[in-house]
Amino acid sequence: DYTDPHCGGKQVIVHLFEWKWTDIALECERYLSKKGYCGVQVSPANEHVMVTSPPRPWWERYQPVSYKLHSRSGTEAEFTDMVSRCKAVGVRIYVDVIINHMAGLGRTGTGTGGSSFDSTNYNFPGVPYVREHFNPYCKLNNYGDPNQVRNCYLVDLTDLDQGNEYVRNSIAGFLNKLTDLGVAGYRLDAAKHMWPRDLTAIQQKLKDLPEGGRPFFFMEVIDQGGEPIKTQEYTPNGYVTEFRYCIKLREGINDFGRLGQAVDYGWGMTDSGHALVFVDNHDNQRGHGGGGDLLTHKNPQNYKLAVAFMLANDYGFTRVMSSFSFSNSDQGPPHNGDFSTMDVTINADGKGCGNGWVCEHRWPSIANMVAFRNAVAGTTKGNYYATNGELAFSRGNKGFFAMSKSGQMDKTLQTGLPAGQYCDLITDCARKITVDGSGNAHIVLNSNDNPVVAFIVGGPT
Ligand code: ARE
Ligand code: CA
Repeated sequence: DYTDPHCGGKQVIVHLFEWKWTDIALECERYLSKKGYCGVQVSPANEHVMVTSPPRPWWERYQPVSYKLHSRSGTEAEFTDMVSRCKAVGVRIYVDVIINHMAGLGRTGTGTGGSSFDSTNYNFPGVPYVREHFNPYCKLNNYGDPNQVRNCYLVDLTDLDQGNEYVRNSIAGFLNKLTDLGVAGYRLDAAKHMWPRDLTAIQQKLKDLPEGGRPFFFMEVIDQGGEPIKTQEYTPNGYVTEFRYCIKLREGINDFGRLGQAVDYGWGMTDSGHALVFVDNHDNQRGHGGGGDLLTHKNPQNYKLAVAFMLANDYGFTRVMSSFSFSNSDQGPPHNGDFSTMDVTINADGKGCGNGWVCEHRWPSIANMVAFRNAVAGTTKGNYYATNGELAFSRGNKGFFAMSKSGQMDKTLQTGLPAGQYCDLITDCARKITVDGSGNAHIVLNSNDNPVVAFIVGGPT
């Protein structure tokens, strides 16, 4: 079973896209542990190409050169330090691993860790891999053909043959090294481009975590309903990304009346126990990976509502995106003159970051919903109330959530909670809510900044 994230029952991970290992270690200690985040999806940790045209795009990290832990985010020593410091405060690291392919055809040179490589001749001495470890070249141009999707070259990336025993062992060796360092799980990049049976064979070669249990797996499989490859082919291997939820959430924020149907099993959506869910990811927020009409940090008001709803709802295992700001879709992370990644600075109020880092995971309507989701885990929705601009529901008898598109609400609603005084988690108690003897509460929202209210039994009072 590959579905346990190993974080003591916590429910939310954050993707700190392109952050340096030194900054992630600090963020675990000073913030994520205190807010109840389960863990961090980190950018690829292994050696990758350095693309010069366009200058050092974010996507160079998706072209591996070797499995040496030396990337744009830092050295092996820095990575190791991050993993153990985060783990020490109860925050786990999940590594984005690229095992479908190596660098793109035609690329040659030296990687971030100093290894030479020559994709034209299928030579990656840093692993080592040679020609026999790759599938013969064919172009992937028909997603309607599952054989092509698995065996041909995704955007000309040299496609490894995971049916080959040496390749399986090399990949397993890479993952086992990460496991030894204290990593709790993996995002499998381009999982759709690998056969489920090969992933199973690789998983069977993996060690248990040092503290016991199988590593957590979530696989990137883009299934928007229109192709033969379904997320369900991969659920025996762990969680699977559910991209349809991005679309449903965006539609639902336009009209809250539709959020009740945000989980659409008729459309083939993944069961809740295997769906890795998010409002946007590092690809679709910039038009890669299928793109689509989605909400991102560039539309902050609606974005806050979408992420807050996702965290309040009872579907899937949730991932919060934490971005850098960008104006073109190739642009890499904020960098210094030599292209080294800039430090993340934290704003004085703690609710955002500087140096070009957006830090959505610190926005109060997002960050403070983490405690809500953790507290109500295992319960279902009740007392559901929705108009096109207002929405509220309880989670079992443990918590109550409401949000308003305009930021304004003035309604008495049944909360399903025991009588008492409750604190709003979003505003750190600046708003208080009284539940009367029959479970009703007067819910008042009057702030565009915090268009959400959430409170829990046993929370701060
Ligand atoms: C770059 C250049 C290419 C060049 C290549 C090789 O852009 O022009 O040919 O390098 O030199 C990321 C970027 C790519 C980039 C790549 C390598 O997005 O632009 O290519 O890094 O540097 C499909 C896959 C899905 C994949 C998306 C992007 O199914 O797995 O494409 N997503 C992951 C990552 C990406 C990453 C890769 C995989 C590669 O999250 O960040 O690519 O490691 C439909 C289908 C989808 C398909 C989608 C887009 O929606 O259903 O399956 O997604 O179209 O084609
Ligand atoms: Ca493949």
